Amino acid sequence: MVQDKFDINLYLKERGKKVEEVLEIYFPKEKDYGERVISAAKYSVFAGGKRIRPILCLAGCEVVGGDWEKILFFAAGIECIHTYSLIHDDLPCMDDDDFRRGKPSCHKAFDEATAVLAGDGLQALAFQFFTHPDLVKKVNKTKLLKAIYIISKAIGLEGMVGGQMADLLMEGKKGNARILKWIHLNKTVRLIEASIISGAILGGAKSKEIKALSVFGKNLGFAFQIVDDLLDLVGDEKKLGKKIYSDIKKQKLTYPALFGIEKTRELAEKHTQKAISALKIFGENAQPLKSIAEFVLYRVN
Ligand code: GRG
Repeated sequence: MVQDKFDINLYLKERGKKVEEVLEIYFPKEKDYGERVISAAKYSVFAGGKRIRPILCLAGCEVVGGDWEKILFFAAGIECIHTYSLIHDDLPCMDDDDFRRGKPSCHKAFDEATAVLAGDGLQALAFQFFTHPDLVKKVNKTKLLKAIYIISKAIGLEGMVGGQMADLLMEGKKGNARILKWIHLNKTVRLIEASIISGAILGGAKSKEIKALSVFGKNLGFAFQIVDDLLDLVGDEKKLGKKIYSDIKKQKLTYPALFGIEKTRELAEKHTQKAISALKIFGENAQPLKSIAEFVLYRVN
């Protein structure tokens, strides 16, 4: 029997919708004196992101034979963390971006103080999702604690926050490939890798599978960030939902700034190939992750 071609766009749409359903149903209701900050957090979460990180978490669970529908709360929490990071990243004291996901950034639609609080609230909400009673009753508690530890480490001082700090400190300075790699590893790659690994752990992955997925996640994360750097130069503002040339204006240390566009594209392709090679041990089950890696390389937003 000839197998139908795997439809990555349909897959992303359907999995993204499942995550959004959980977010919609369980998002705190806008009421009482906290209404404004809940509205701001909701505004950014439902502004139309690709939901790549939560989908990767579900795919990490699926590829090791786990039941991805059981961990939708965990995936929803990951999207809350990602959205918090985008809200804070857009603030005037950080990257100062007026548009995100095709809409005014949170601090533009509301105000700076509200955006800071909305980001803080989303980070806490993530942990509410990670420890939600409806998730806790469905998964192994030791595995759940391990998954939460991995995500916490990836987003904190030794991960995303540290990477963001270094990224800001390097603005306008002459960097090199080693510093750039460190920034991207911490700012972007660690959360992407942790999203996949946490899903795999919750799905019952063996240590050999976690090792392979870690190689996949790191390479996918670098490809993702390198393509992000390229899109800032050659992307379409309408499709991206934000202004281009923002890295140049802020004199950011990026791959194209160091290596030029052509070499940067080659690097993204190399990382994608390495990511896909790491999936060999999963055989046909790897199709969704393989297609996500290709989607990331050719993405336009
Ligand atoms: C504020 C602690 C803190 C960290 C910020 C996420 C981040 C770190 C910075 C965002 C700047 C940036 C453009 C990073 C490149 C990678 C990235 C996170 C892109 C945006 O992610 P997508 O493309 O966005 O998955 P959507 O909107 O689709 O969810």
